[in-house]
Order: sequence, then structure tokens, then C-alpha cells
Amino acid sequence: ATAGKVINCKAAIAWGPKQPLTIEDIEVAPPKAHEVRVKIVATGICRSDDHVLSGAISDMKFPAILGHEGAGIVESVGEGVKNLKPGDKVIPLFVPQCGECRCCTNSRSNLCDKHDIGPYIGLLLDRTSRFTCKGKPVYNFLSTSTFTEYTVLDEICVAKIDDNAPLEKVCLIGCGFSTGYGSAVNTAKVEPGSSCAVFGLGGVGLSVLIGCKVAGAAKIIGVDTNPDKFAKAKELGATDCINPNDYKEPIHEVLAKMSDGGLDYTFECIGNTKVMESALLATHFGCGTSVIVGLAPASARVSVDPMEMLTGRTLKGALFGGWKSRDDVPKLVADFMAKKFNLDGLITHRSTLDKINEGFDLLRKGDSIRTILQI
Ligand code: COD
Ligand code: ZN
Repeated sequence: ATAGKVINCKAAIAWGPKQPLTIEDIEVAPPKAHEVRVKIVATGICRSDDHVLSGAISDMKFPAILGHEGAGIVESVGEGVKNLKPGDKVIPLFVPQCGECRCCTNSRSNLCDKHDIGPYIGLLLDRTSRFTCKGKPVYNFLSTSTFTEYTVLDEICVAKIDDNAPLEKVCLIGCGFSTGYGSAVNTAKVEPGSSCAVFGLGGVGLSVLIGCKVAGAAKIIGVDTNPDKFAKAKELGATDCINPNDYKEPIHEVLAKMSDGGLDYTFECIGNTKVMESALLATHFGCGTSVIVGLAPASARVSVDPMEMLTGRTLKGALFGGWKSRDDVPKLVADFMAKKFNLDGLITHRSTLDKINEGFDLLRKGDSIRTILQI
């Protein structure tokens, strides 16, 4: 009944950095060719949404609808959309998969030339927006915009998932869970019996830990300056947890002693370049791999003695856990349905769109892992 018509609904609008979001009446235009209009059912609040509000992302355009970790149901599709239909359950993708560009056609990459991960454009692929509020256009965020009852997505930014998937859980597969889990199983390719250390035990670090465990790692050491994070990390599979502040010697030396001279795999899930350096040094000199997962400030630099690499270490990184989004998100949902991993440990709070600012406060205070908003 709504297909082809403008939908009037509620959305949380970001007006600028350091300002609370406000719930507004917005208009969502119908999808154009190769676009899909989706009713959002649930969305997580991720650190990157807060980066926009803190002002850390300087080229962001306002007003905007943030949110990129959602799940919903297709309301209508534009001309030429073949693989999606009204009623399909979907996850919006902040890394598109056009299937045609250099990255998409290379099995070693999961990025896509059509991405809007920065410098930010804040519009759909045709360089317009389907949102208006008070007569003015509203920008998109990360090709997704999930803090709204309805959003419009380019079809290359949509994954169709299992009809029975619980949207209020699998929304985490849209960002945080997949980023961490894939860093372990795809980017590092953690092997059975190996030793791992995860620096930073927030939602992303805990998801890395789940990946290490699923991959069969024998030793998984959690590293965090906040010991309150240790109980949950142990629940999810950490065999040991250590606080760098409890030791006089550098933490990489402590970790080397705990792992026969160095770890097979380490993961930086904080975004701190000093920690990236110690995570690299904590790996074994001849066969260790360190993965950068955290996003560091734009001007920050990692310092590496080339000898650290020459002896055989590997330093790598990936966005969205290396997953090719449209191909792999449905498989991740299938793995979740088959109980290969559990998402409950990551969900600490549930709330509603009108309480979104409280959700951000919980994240800023470090009190939540993930807050999921029911839309
Ligand atoms: N040593 C050890 N632990 C530390 C230190 C330190 N020096 N500093 C902070 N920590 C701990 C904190 O106590 C906290 O427990 C943890 O590190 C960080 O957790 P959170 O909850 O702040 O963060 P997450 O897990 O939600 O996400 C952090 C990332 C930095 C991984 C995330 O923001 C990010 O940058 N993601 C990667 C970029 C990306 O993929 N972006 C695309 C869209 S999101
Ligand atoms: Zn995110």
C-alpha cells in the first residue's frame, strides 16, 4: 500500500557534532532504479556513529541520519531490482559489493569502489538523498542510515538473509560482530591449537575472541586496562586476561613469556598506535601475525623497526573483518542460525529509538557493549 508513495515516519536526526540527536518527522521518498526501501526493525549503536557526534570525522555533512548496524524488512523495490522483494529480511551493508570493480573481482579484497567510508559523500550512488526533514534534504551515513523507521539503500548495499533470523540479534552482523569475528577467521586465519592475544575487550575485541575460539585457538589472552572487562571475556572464551598496568615490564614481554617466545596472532581493537606497536612486538618473531582492527586518529602513525618484519612477522588489517559483504553476510546469518556462535554476550542493553541519546551515553561511559534499539 505504501509502494511508490512518500512515507512519513520518525527518525533520529544528527544536526551537528556535540549536539544531541532529536526525533523528528521525516519524509522518505520511494526507491529509484536499483534502490530498495527498507523498514528498519532493530539497530545497534556503534563507536563509529559516536565518532561523528564527537567531531572526530571532520568532513561529515549535516543534518544526517546515522546508524549502520541494522536489520529490517524490504518495503518496496525500485526498477531493475531482481534479487530482493517486499517482505525479504535484510541487513544493510556499509561496505557495498558491486561485483565489478577491482576489489570486488579480487578474492583477496572485500572493499568496493562504490563505498562511502570516507571522504564522506553522504548520499546514495546517484548523489541524491531520499530523506527530507522540515523541507530540507537529510544526508545518509556509510551508505546505510539505520536510526530511522524507513531508509533507502542502493541494492549493492543490501544482503538478503534467512526469513527466520531474529532481526533484534543479527543486526550486530551488520558491523561490530562481523568486524571482530572476521578479523580472526578471515584476516588472521587463526588455526587450531594456536596462541592469540586480543588488545581491547569492547564489542569488537570480544567478537575477535569469539572468532579465535571458533577457529580452535588453544590460548586466547585478553588484554585491557579496565579489569571490569575480564569476566565477560572469560565467559566468551579468553583463557587468560591481563592488565598492562599491573606490570613494570612492557606488555609484549609479558605476553612473550606466556606464549613460548611470542604469540601466533594478535589483534589491536582499540585504535591506539602505541598499542598497535606492542601488539606487533607481542607476536613471534618468525611466524607471528598482527591484525589492526581499531581505527586510529587520522594523523597518527605506527613506528616499526624493519627488523621486526624482516625476521618473518606479518602486519595486516581489514575493514568489516574481510567479509565480502553481499556474499558473506547471509552465510554469517546462517552460521548464527546453526548456532556456530552466539550474539547474546555482546548485547548488554535494549532500548527504543526515542531513548537513543541514553544509548550513546552508555557507550561513552563504557557501561555498554552493545545497545540495540527496537525501531
Ligand atoms: N590498553 C589496553 N586496553 C585499552 C587501552 C590500552 N591502552 N585503551 C583502551 N583500552 C580498552 C578499553 O578499556 C575498552 O575496553 C577497549 O579498549 C575498547 O573498547 P570500546 O568499547 O571502546 O570499543 P569497541 O570494541 O566498540 O570498538 C573499538 C574499535 C576501535 C575497534 C572501533 O571503534 C573501530 O575503530 N572499528 C574499526 C574500524 C571499522 O571497521 N570501521 C567501520 C565501521 S564501524
Ligand atoms: Zn560500526
